[in-house]
Amino acid sequence: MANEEVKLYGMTLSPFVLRVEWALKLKHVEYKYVNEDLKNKSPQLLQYNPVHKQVPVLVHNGKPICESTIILEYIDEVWKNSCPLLPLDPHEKAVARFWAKFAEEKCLHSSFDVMSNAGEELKKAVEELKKNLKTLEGYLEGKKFFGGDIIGLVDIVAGWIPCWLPMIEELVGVTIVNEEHLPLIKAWMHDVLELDVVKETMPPLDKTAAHMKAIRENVLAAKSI
Ligand SMILES: N[C@@H](CCC(=O)N[C@@H](CS)C(=O)NCC(=O)O)C(=O)O
Repeated sequence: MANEEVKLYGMTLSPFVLRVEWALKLKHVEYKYVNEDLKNKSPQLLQYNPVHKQVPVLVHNGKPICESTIILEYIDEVWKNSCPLLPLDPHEKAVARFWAKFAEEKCLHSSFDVMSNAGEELKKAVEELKKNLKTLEGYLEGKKFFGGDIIGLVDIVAGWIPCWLPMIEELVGVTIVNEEHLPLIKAWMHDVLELDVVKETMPPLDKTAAHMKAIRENVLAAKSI
């Protein structure tokens, strides 16, 4: 499309921002990345996302769109011609949306519980996350990616699993994904990490691990007050 202006307000270590970058790159959309300091948010970010005041925000020809999963669907609708993120068939599309929501609300949220607990509570959170990943794994059966032969909405929404989960495992000292219990998820994680779009955008591992360690320490400290 001619005369497009696409800006992404983001932060390098955010898995939610990374999703949007993957979608834009898969669709070959040129965009300007505006890095936000989340401790000192810009007036533009507060203006564009006054409700949550969070990144990512996509600004397309001056109009803001907030919430990463909504942004992904917006990108898919506007830049229809290459690399569809959702199937065309209405039922398959509804099913993909269902699993994207499951990956977000069940798997990602239980990974936050793993990050923010210790002792018995950590054990429970790990079991809950394993159970949710096992359920998600059912949607991978017979496919390389959740989207089929190429990545789609569910792969992108669940993209924190290959990129962030190994760091969470190391941080809390527990293995969550292994070949015995989650063989399809394990193989999928490997395949996602091999994608060019993922390699190109992967944030520095040492900074990400330090960021996650700081988040965990803050949450645990706040709980013990
Ligand atoms: N549900 C939101 C989550 C976005 C989010 O949590 N962004 C974080 C960065 S990872 C943020 O902007 N945090 C700043 C804040 O909450 O003040 C989405 O999917 O876009």
